[in-house]
Amino acid sequence: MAFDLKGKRIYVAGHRGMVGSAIVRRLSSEGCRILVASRSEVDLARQSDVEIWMEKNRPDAVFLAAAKVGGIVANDTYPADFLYQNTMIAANIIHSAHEIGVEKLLFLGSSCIYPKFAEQPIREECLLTGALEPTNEWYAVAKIAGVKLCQAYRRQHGNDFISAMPTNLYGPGDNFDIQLGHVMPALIRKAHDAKLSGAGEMTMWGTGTPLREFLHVDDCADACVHLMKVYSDDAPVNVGSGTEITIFDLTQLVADVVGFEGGIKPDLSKPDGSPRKLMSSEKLRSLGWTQKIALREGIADAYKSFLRDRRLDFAREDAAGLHDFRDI
Ligand code: GFB
Repeated sequence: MAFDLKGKRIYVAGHRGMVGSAIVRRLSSEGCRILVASRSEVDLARQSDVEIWMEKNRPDAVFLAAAKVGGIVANDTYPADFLYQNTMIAANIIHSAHEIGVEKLLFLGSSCIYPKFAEQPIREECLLTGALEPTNEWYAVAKIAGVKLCQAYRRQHGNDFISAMPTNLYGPGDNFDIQLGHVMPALIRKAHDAKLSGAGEMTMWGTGTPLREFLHVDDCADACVHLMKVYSDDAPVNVGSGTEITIFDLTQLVADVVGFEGGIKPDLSKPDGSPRKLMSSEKLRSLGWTQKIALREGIADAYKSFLRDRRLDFAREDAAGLHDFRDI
């Protein structure tokens, strides 16, 4: 039976992140009351903070989009942060949701929960059938714990907790930090900077041969809301676009959208990570969902949001007297 969001109190955990903010945008047309908690109000890694907030606000449903995320180098450099924070956030929110009788919860995982050499396209049944990709196994273990918590509370207590596994996401609100961000925002920023400085080339990490699947975050948010309404089972559901691209071709595409006409220089000191990570989203499609945003159009939208955020940053810095000219 469909879960109706209308009139419900819906908590979006992680509302300031790229995925959480997209879910908030998407929910605005659902006639529900959206609940959010600021970081100063609730540290989601602290059990007592979460318990007190949940008890006081008593949401009917929860989108668990809060997480510490980052690109391949961030994952590899801060294993303790990625494992500890993501495990605590998942355990605290899922347990509290059970305690206060939340009707439905959707946990967001990641495609990196699947084995490094999983058969492609990767089906949901592949979970825990092989070793993980070492660069992000810490994050993956925490996300697997989240999936298992949803399954365990469903099995032991009958809670309607489900989980969705998005592929590599991008879009407005992404982290455009070159060192810590994922490939898409990093390439957008590098192409933009290279265009502005008139550089002859931009850097691409690794060999450029790995294949990745990308989905715009607004499509992901739409899929999550759809699953919240129609899905109720213990198996996770993959959320992907079904198409993949090599990192080299992606770099060229980003350069083209941004308008950088120079060359691409591989930095072989950086890891490639998984050779391929295409998920099967057959199950999601059989539940009646399809994506709307094509890759090129999505990259243009992400670039637009990057420029908008930069203008805001520069306006703030201008106001503080830090710039003599605008260079974005
Ligand atoms: O997006 P990304 O950092 O993470 O990197 P993963 C994807 C691929 O892009 C890797 C290459 O092969 C990188 O070497 N790449 C090329 C770059 N240039 C760049 C660049 O400038 N920046 C970055 N970051 N990469 C992530 C996990 O794995 O997948 C997360 O780290 C999460 O935990 C996410 O699970 C879905 O796709 O390899």
